[in-house]
Amino acid sequence: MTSGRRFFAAAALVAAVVSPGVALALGPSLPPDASAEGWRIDRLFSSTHVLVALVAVVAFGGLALALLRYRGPRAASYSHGTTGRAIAWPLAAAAFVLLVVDGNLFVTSTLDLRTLTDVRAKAEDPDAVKIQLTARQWSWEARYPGPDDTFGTAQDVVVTDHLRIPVGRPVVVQLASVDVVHALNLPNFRVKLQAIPGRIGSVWFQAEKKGRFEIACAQHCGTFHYKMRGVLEVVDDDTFEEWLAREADDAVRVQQERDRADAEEAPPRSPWPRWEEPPEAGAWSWEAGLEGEGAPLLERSSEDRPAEGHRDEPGGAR
Ligand SMILES: [Cu+2]
Repeated sequence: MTSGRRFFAAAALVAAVVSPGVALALGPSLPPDASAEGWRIDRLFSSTHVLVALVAVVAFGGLALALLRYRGPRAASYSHGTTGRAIAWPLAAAAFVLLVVDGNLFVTSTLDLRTLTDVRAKAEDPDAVKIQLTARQWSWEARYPGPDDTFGTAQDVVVTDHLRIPVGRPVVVQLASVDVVHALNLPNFRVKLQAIPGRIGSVWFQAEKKGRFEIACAQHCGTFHYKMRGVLEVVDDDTFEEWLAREADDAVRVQQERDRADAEEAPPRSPWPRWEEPPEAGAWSWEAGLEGEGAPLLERSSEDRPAEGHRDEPGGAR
């Protein structure tokens, strides 16, 4: 056996045994799953891993076997691929990859997607926490409805880059971008969804473990893409409700203070009645005093309006 053949045989053996072994031992390189449905994604990764490792063992094992068996003067017999056997083997290998490896991916993911994309049913769950999430260069802004459970009121709670959710309750996220394409990535919850300007995306997940987890942007979105990170804090239900109520109270108070400041900043109301022509032509004065500040402006009835035409005759009609 020449040194070249020996090298290739060793390389094939390593590829056949060592690399699938290492890959299977390490498993998918994802952070620990903290969600209720993340196991579906992990199952897809693991089963694909095992099947692809099996293909690698067969392919590289066959290569190593051929190199070892036909070493020395014994020449390997070969055909031009025209015999039935020569056609059947590649067809069987292709069918295995297509039906078993790809088929498993297709069937499992199609069934899983029914659960993972059933956002509407989850949103109808009275326990669901709804969040409107806005991605922008380079932060995450989350809006929760307050205790009134209605978006767009003074009770809305808005936070940036630090979200809180309760453990054990479904969370339904609607996602939008106000500038470029971003992607919400919650690695511990196996959630990844693109935020596309002009569209609203939706996704749901449920935390099963308490703790602080990473929010990342999975789409290169500009200079400070790498800084577009946030914290997703999973807390128990009571802590979440207390936090939400406190934040909603703060939001209402801030809104009231803003309204008051706006009112104070507004120009003082004029004590004058609105501009009106004299009630009769040539009148020097008429009954209508200045009103106190804040009092309603003096309204004059249409009968009090001056006769038509006096403005057309300046200086006349006295
Ligand atoms: Cu981004």
